[in-house]
Amino acid sequence: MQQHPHTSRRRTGRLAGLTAALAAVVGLSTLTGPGAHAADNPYERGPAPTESSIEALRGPYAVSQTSVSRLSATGFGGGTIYYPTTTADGTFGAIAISPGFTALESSISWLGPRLASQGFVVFTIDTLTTVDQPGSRGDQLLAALDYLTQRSLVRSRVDSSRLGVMGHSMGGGGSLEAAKTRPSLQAAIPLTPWNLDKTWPELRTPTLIFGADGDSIAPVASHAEPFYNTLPSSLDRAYLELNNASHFTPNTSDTTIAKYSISWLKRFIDNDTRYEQFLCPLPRPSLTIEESRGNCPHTS
Ligand code: 9J3
Ligand code: ZN
Repeated sequence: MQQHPHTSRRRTGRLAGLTAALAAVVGLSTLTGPGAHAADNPYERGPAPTESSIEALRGPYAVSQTSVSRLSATGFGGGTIYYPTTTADGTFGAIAISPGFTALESSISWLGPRLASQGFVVFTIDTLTTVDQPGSRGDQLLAALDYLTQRSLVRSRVDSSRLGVMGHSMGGGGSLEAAKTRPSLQAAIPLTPWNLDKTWPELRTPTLIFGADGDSIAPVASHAEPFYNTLPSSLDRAYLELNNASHFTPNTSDTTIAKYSISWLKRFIDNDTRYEQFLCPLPRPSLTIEESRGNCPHTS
């Protein structure tokens, strides 16, 4: 797909000068418009979002991919890096995503192009063994991010200060572990997470947890809900319980997971407040959302 041209970030030179002059003349430091917005936030990427743009199967960026062999990886099992093809938009924030117990990268691979096409570098990984526990999966997510920013072919495209983690089930439990270990992470999104550790007061990373109402493997009452409830109340945090969903709902393309994940990653990895409208007020219960919890408005 062709990338949508930026109306804002390239409006430089004479037009930007004119805009600034106009702002000065009318005395409006808050004059908004495409140029003013981007200047306020150097991490903003892509056009202004709409409900349909965050629900789409693909976002505005054309996506390329490169595989990382298991043998070339240290501390994780290799994987696939999905990234915006363009080099005209500067660096991008990045995320690593872990599969769950007994599962392969293929079980979460739909998220690669779906999220990368919105303007992120996305590393879907295999774990060292398919039976690794959440603590190990957390370490592996961090090893994958280190590989991505330090050694990968696309390292120059990644902003190493704007990183996040996601994962399914024990990989979701691993994303909590990774955020606990590395508080500099900017976003965590556990998907129907599983962990024996039920308490996460140590986290400082904005965290969006997805539960599934019909999950009998990681029941929300003993996994996703206590994980959410024990995050600091001062943290930017949210809990979305998918309606009519199972433990394995995150393993196939899902628009509810995609739209709120994109919004959370944009809001907290890119500091892009254009996406706040999709997160606050919290989505109301619907055919797709059983229940939602969270702090609004966000504080970071
Ligand atoms: O990654 C997962 O699907 C965790 C759920 C599980 O099978 O736990 C049993 C030990
Ligand atoms: Zn704990």
